[in-house]
Amino acid sequence: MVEQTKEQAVIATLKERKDRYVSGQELATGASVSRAAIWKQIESLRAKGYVIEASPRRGYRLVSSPDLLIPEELAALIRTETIGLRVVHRKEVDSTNNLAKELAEKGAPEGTVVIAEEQTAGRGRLERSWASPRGGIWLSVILRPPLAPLGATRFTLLAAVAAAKAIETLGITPEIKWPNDVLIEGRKVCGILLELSAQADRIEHLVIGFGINANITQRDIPVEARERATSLAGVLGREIARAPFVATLFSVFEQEYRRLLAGDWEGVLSDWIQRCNMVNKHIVLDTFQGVEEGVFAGVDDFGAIRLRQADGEVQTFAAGDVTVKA
Ligand code: BT5
Repeated sequence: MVEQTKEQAVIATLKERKDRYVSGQELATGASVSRAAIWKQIESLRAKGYVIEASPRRGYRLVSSPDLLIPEELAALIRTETIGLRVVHRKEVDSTNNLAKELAEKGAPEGTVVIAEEQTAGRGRLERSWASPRGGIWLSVILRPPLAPLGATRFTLLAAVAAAKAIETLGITPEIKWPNDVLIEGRKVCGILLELSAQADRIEHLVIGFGINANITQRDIPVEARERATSLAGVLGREIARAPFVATLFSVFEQEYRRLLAGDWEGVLSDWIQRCNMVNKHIVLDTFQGVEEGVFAGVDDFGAIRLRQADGEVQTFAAGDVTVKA
């Protein structure tokens, strides 16, 4: 559970008493600060976008909360032991993966998450650009698994399972496409960008970036990607509450991560296969060094894709873009 800051304690009490006034004294006691210091906390919360009414006799009343993925909004919802215990929030950043890598290099602990409302240079694989307007969920998680770098791709698959499971809690049935896409009705709703810092035999840290098209419209996505993209709000016909969704994502992600660390990669993979849209399908794989075709023949121990080719041979490929045929 997240240890609350004083501001978080104040906002938690105001939220509990939704629409009613809470005395300054009560807020002060709850947050373990002096009666005089409460004013400072209130001012700082207002600066973050909370609308709080103050009445000299009755105290304080929360009128509205900002739709931001700030720690004040997330703290009370988070049920994890590691993932998201520390959240670094920015209204705007070039790429949450860049900031997370910087923090990881400076020693940020496992589970630290960087979230931005907007990215000015969101990235996909191979330096492709990722549209990241306001309303989406753009976040990066720092992990420090005590593992060899060889199987790092497993974390992309693991992240896709977590994103799919979180999306399922909204009543939607997504599909996963190797290696890093979560789709709804064939259109991409979430992409994952895994970046690795390692020595020859040991991962130093992983940064796992999730780009989830939550409350955005197709018009927010550049024309060239628009037809192949979708959003949660577009599918549901209403906006989602992002903060509870992010808290759910942290929980399912932590569960999958624990499973992997406990040696149950098979379990993670089986959840992945259940949601995979390639089973028994003929696929075309652009390996970035050439195009290969064949029937999907699963994923190996390291997360690489296996293709049964026309001559019956099964070949394994570590990277690429998949197009699913019939
Ligand atoms: C990905 O790459 O799918 C990885 C996306 C990861 C984004 C997250 S956001 C938080 C973190 N910080 C970052 O800077 N990145 C991560 P890839 O499979 O290479 O797909 C990229 C392609 O998807 C682009 O070339 C476009 O065609 C398409 N695309 C761009 N923006 C999109 C969007 N918002 N929704 C769907 N498709 C998009």
